[in-house]
Amino acid sequence: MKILVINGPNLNMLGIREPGIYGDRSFAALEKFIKDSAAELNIEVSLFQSNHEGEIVDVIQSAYGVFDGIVINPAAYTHTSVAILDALKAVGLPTVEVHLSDINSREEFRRFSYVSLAAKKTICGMGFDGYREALEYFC
Ligand code: CA2
Repeated sequence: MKILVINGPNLNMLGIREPGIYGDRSFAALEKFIKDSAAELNIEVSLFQSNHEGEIVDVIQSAYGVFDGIVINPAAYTHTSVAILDALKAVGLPTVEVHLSDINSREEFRRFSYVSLAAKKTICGMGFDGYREALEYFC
């Protein structure tokens, strides 16, 4: 099984600031965690991170016919991007949305997620473990 894992803007800065919300581990540590989890679950995983909405739309479109599913943490685009929602709907691949923090217990503006309208499941507040749970969903 082939799963595409997409991380959105600023997640590449993990561990540098706001450790109380996002933890003190780096983005490189997150990517290693995802790769190790995928290997244990016998999933072939591809990782993509971008700070640019259009690049995320492009990679979702290019997943069509190539991947069996998508795991996405759209970061701030969660709360703003109809374009990412439409791309997910266009390709129709099963999608699991992940957030490191619990977006429902933070600022009001983080409570709404466009992406959740296309996601089979949303996992939040579990830190790195949320990505593993998302991969397990596909097993
Ligand atoms: O909890 C999550 O995973 C989020 O998707 C993270 C986003 C935030 O905009 C969402 O509301 C929830 C933020 C991504 C990373 O932001 C950083 C900020 C400071 C230092 C390092 C990363």
